[in-house]
This record gives sequence, C-alpha cells and structure tokens, in this order.
Amino acid sequence: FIAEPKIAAIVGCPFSGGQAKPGVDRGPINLVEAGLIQQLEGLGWKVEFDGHHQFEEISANGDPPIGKLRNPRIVSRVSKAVAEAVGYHAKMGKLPVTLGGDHSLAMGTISGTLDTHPNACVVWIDAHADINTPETTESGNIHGMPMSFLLGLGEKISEYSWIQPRLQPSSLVYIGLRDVDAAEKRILKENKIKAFSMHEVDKYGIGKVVEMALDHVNPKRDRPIHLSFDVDALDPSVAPSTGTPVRGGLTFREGHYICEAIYETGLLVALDLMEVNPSLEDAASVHQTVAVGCSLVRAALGETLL
Ligand code: HAR
Ligand code: MN
Ligand code: MN
Ligand code: MN
Repeated sequence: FIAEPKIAAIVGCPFSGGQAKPGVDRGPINLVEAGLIQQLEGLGWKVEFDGHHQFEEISANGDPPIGKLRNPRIVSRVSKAVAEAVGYHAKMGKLPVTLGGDHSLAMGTISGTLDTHPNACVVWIDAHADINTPETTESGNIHGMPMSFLLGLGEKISEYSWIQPRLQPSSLVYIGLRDVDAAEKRILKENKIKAFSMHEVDKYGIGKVVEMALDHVNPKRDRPIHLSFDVDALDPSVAPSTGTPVRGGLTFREGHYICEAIYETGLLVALDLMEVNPSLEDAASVHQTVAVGCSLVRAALGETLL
C-alpha cells in the first residue's frame, strides 16, 4: 500500500486538550529534536516533515463542556484538521507518522486512514481502552473516548458529526490493556471487541499474542493496518514520562516486537505515537521516554529486521 520509494510524512500534533495535564503538547517537538527524522532517513526512508501543526487556540472559557466532555470543540477541530492531513498523505501513497499529543488525536488519524483505506483495521497498543462514550466517561477527558466515536457508540454529539463511524468492532484489536473502566469492559463485551490484556501477554507471550491479534482483524493478511501506539502501553520503568502511567506494562522488547511484527506484514499504512509528555518526571526519565518513542517508530519502519 505504501508506494516506492518509501516516503514517511511526519505529522507533529502538539495538542493536549484531550486530557488535563499540560506538557503532552511538547511531545512531538521533543521527538523531532531528538533526531527522529534523521534516524528514519538513516533507515532508507524519504521523510517529509509536515510541521508541528499549530492549532487555533480556543480559551478554556470559550469552550465550555458539552455534557461531560471537556474541551469538546477544540478537540473536535484539531482532530478534524489531523484527519485531513493524515488522509492527504495516505492518498499520496506516503506513510503518515503522527506524533502526539494526547490520544484524542486518533479520532483524526484513524478517520484520515479510513478515508483512503476504507478496509483498514486498527491495532491499538495501550494500557487503556480509550472507548468510553460521552455517557460512560468518568473523567470527561476525550483521550479516553476516541474509539467510541470511531465505532459510532454512545450518544451522538453534533460537534463530532464530521466523524463517519465506519470502523467495525471486528476491525479493532487491542494489546497491552490493564486499566479499563467497568463501563468500558461492558462495551468491549457487548461489541465483541478483541482485546489482549497484559494477562494474555504473560500467558501466551508477545509473539503468539501478535499472531492471534492479526488473525482476528486480518486473517488473510490482506488488509491495510493502522497502528496506534500509546507510549503508556509500555511499563512506566521503560516509558515514565506519560500522563497516566500504569504499572505492569509491556517491556522494551515486547513494545518493539509489536512494531517489528506489524512492519513485517508489509501492510502498515499509518502510525501514531502518542502521549509522550516531556514535562513529567525528571530529565533522565524524559530523555529515556523520548528515546524509546523514537525507537518504537524506527522499529515500525523496519529498523530491527535484518
Ligand atoms: N479510562 C480513563 C478515562 O476515561 C483513563 C483514560 C486514560 N487514557 C489515556 N489514554 N491515557 O490511553 O479517563
Ligand atoms: Mn491511549
Ligand atoms: Mn493510555
Ligand atoms: Mn482507571
């Protein structure tokens, strides 16, 4: 699906409105300053830097809650702009690599992917399911909800009517879950959504889990794959600088294995690397988290395969 010569388009998304902690908007700048573009060029990719999208700021009192949703208009507008950027690059045969920013941006990235690849499946790597609806959310943080919007679950919010809910529950698979709200568990069950929690990673090993995950969403290995990687899927000892760390996560190798295995399919059409927050924890932790983020992107673009 990606044309030769292979071109990656880096979409920087300095955005934090989908959650409450400042600093995650500095994630993409830090990843780029750490040399991500040169590193990908070193792997033989042509890399186009689409810039850090500066989004029109709406002040907090200009964006009052809609129901429980916090910052609902700015999240919607930013995600819509991201959908257009990602969709455009995908249409050009490039691999959009979106750097977050918080995970609400995935409403945009996945919408953009589906515009170009309507048959794409989604592999979502996260400690969290991010599938609360506007009714079930306890926090009101939209980074905990993008999947429900993409699947068309829950109450329809007119501000989000630009999202076409065309992802089938059977086209989504999770790996790494370990902090899932009770209501989210119900949603996963009701919609028969396949999820491999850390329990399954322990039980079967990461190799088998990735194989089972792909067998579920992509049995013939013929569908384009959107990989959305929340850095908090990794254990906090591996990626400490993120807004909602949860212990008991993926090891360095397990995270990289997932990226390598997806690259190996030859089906990757879009990649998100989300929730790196360089304002959390000490300088060494920030350095480590940014380095791991770069390393995951390189693995998804073929670095570790001989
Ligand atoms: N489930 C909780 C909520 O809805 C926590 C979500 C935290 N999400 C992320 N993204 N960090 O994965 O608020
Ligand atoms: Mn997430
Ligand atoms: Mn998460
Ligand atoms: Mn929780």
